Amino acid sequence: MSNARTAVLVKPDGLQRGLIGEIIGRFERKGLKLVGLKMVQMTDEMLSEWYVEHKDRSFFGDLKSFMGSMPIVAMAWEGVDAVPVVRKLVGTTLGREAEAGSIRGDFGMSQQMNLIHASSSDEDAARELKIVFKDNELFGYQGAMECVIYAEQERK
Ligand code: FUP
Repeated sequence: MSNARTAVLVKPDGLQRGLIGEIIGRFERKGLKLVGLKMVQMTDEMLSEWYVEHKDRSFFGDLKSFMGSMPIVAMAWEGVDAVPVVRKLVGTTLGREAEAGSIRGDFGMSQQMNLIHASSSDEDAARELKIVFKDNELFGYQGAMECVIYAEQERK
């Protein structure tokens, strides 16, 4: 077990549909700790770096123009095994097949407009957090409820 950070973006469709509070609430209730939060309109350069693994795919241009079309909400969440925990809460990519109970499964129908992005590995999380957050925009602090969210040996 390790304490880790992961990057989350609420995409333009999530913003337009008024799901920011719902999404933040789900991560808070799970026991994750919010360590970064900002609204940002991503540039083509930022998006090319963000989605570098998809640069040769046919949907790359459409995805970037959708993601850059309006502001998004970027967050950094921290917790033990934060990357897989958040991926599970987010659900699989295609909204209409995503598991009921997950964010995409409960609110989405689309593949491109799937409401939210979550890092897929610790390496991706570190790379993605650097694209949207400066060092002084990410915070470390003691969570008052951590003693009831984790057993002591899990927090080490
Ligand atoms: P995920 O990790 O679940 O966000 O999904 P992927 O990394 O597979 O895809 C990245 C983004 O590209 C997703 F938001 C969905 C989008 N996408 C398309 O728009 N069309 C495709 O054919 C595949 C992915």
